[in-house]
Amino acid sequence: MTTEEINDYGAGSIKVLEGLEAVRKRPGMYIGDTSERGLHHLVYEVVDNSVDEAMAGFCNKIKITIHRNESITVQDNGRGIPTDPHPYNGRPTSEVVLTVLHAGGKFGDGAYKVSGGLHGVGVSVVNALSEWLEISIARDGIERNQRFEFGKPVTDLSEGVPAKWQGTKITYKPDANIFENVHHSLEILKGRFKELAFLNPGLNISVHDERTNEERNYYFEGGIEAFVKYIDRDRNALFSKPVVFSGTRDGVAIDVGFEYNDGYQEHMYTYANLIHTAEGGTHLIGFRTALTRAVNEAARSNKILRDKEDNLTGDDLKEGLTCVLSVKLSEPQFEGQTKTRLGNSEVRGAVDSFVYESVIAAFDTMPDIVKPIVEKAVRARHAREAAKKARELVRKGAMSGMNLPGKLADCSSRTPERAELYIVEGDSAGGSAKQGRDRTFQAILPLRGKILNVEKARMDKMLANREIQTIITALGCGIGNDFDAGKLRYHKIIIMTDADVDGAHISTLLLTFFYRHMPELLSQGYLYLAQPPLYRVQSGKTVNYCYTDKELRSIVDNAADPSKVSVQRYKGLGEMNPEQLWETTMSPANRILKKIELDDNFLADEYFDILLGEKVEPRREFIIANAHEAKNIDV
Ligand code: 28F
Repeated sequence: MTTEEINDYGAGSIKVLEGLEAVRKRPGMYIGDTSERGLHHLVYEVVDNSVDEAMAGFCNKIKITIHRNESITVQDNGRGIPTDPHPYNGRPTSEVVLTVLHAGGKFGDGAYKVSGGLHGVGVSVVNALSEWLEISIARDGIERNQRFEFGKPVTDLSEGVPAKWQGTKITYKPDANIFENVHHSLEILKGRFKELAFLNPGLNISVHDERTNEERNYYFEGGIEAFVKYIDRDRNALFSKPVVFSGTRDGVAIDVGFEYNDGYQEHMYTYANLIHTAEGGTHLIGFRTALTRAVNEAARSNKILRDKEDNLTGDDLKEGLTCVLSVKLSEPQFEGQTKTRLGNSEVRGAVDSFVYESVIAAFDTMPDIVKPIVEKAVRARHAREAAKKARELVRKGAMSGMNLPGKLADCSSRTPERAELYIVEGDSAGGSAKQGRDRTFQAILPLRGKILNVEKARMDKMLANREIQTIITALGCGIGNDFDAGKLRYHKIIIMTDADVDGAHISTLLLTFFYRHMPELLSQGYLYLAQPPLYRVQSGKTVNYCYTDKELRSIVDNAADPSKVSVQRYKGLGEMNPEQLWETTMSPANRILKKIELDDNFLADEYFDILLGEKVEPRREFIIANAHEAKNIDV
């Protein structure tokens, strides 16, 4: 930018230009990072503006299109961004919104923006990080357009023509020089749109992926009640329908839905201004306190809890609870490592008093639900006491050192950063792995018995399972509240199973166990799936291993004489001799490890729920689809 340009624009706009330059210079400061996450953040930023318009009551349709060139269109049927001259610099308000950093908050009326405390950086940031952006506004029967490049207007807002529609439409192309990769993931976007549709009953959000022609439409009249039912769709609820209530207390809008099911896990989804608060916060604390107090009171007045029995605790009430809690407030404070914990202290009391009163009222109108809740919580308390004893036994076992499980073939390295543990399905594969491994840093733990479905089992029962005990002892890091990553003996934990449906099932059970009881292994990136080859292909003296069907085809097709190629399909690890197993699956030089990463709680829970819920059919289909997916890994 030259001095002349600055002068041309006048003093007021110097700040404008600096603003968007700053965004291009340090995009991370505004959207977190320039990875896949940051790229999707742009979409959310634009969609959030439409959602705000919907929450203000003027829009009920949002349409998102992913184009083949990875540009994105978002269109809503709201009032259209105002286009009248803005007092800031006399330019159309829509242009100010797109070119002035934080124009949304600073220039609009403060109460307008409700969503996007985390996003909420304003659509000017999207503009700044786009090669080009085009906006169409159809307002008061007139449509106008304007185009921007790298955040700067390259046309004026057009004069306007009669409009056949109403609302705002923005199309932008993310700047490929800013983002590491400009490929949008429909899976990631769908998750967020579905969540937004649940949290905004009556809002229709559709997405069309022109790259694959896939279309999805999300619309839930029932809102949070539908959300709770959806989360529990494969579980058996103890109520005929979720308890739901909505209201405002001390300026905080509160929406809650919950029910109990016959499972043992808690499924808690909390939101502040539509942001998923994965780390919880003051709204969650307020909810738990209120629920605990209300249940204890109802339990005593209904004589379900006897006078000499202790009060139920918040932990006792977690088992089988499925809950969605959404709050909206004007100045949310987000704290914590991932800025997903609500910090506003005033929210705690507001949620507490509102939830307490509402739950007491719900118990009055639905007295039938009190007993099942209390009975379940009392059983949870007993199980928790039993689990504590079992955990102490496990801990004592681990403390006494030396007694590592007999089945473990440990490695000689005592450096966790270097040491690897292979958890192997079956004794015969375990035997090959023991012979084939590099014993200096690779330990082998063969599993034979049945692994418990921890999704369906209680902690005490789970800790009594031999295979689970063996794993806990081998890892050395304890479990649950006693978990200590510092004591972990291996920083690579590799699950190695056959590439078939049984293998996929076993690895899923193991992953679920780690996810539920040692989640740090996943967040730290210590957990991997081994990828054994599917085929051994020999032509003449050359041997190739193929990990995908595609690879197999290309090798066979490219062979000098395809008819002389011999293909062996591996049905299990056991069919490989120790040398082959080492060469294909264990040697750091050749092996493919799939790192298990969980960055989104919502999707993560979904994944395990599909796999381990009560209904068998969806699970079977998913495992098969998933086993297939594992074959199609990128090599
Ligand atoms: C594709 C993305 O951005 N939709 C939007 C509106 C409507 C209004 C508005 C937006 C005024 C000055 C803050 C209209 N009429 N979709 C969108 N629809 N912004 S963004 O106003 C913005 C405020 O700055 C709107 C009356 N009031 C508000």
